[in-house]
Order: sequence, then structure tokens, then C-alpha cells
Amino acid sequence: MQKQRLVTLGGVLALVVSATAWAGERTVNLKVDGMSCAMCAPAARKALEKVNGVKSAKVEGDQATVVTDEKVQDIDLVKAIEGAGFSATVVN
Ligand SMILES: [Cu+2]
Repeated sequence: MQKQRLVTLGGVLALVVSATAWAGERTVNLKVDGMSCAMCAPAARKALEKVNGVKSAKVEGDQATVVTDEKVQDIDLVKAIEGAGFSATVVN
């Protein structure tokens, strides 16, 4: 019982710490694979901009730079890229 409480407390603390670390904006860099023509980069950028919480997205070459609020998870961005027909890996 006591151990369980301790574990719960640890979980709450971890949440608080990560929430603090993520407060405000963060920048996510992704490497996008599968882009083959001039229309691909704008398509990837638009897909990223549609993600709720994304403030700006830039795609240059195969590198995407996305500024998001703290609610956005890396996986949301990867899934958006995949939804547009490409694949992505988080660089940072
Ligand atoms: Cu294309």
C-alpha cells in the first residue's frame, strides 16, 4: 500500500517536471523521407500545419522544422507526415 503511494507520487512528480520542461513552445526537427518532387515539400508542410497545436512548419530539402505548443507530441508530427504519404524520423 505504502509502496503504491510512493509510485503514484513519483508519477505525479514526473508529470509536473515534464510539463515544466515543455512549457511554451518547442521546436521539433524531423527528417522526411519519400519526397520525390517539388510538390512534396509543400504537401508535407501543409500536413504539419494542420496538426492541432502546430504554430509554424518549414520544410527545406528533407528537413522539417516545426514549432509547436507543448501539447503536441513528436508522434503526432510523424503521423501527419505519414498521412501525407511520406515517412519521418525525429532528429532532436
Ligand atoms: Cu512530390
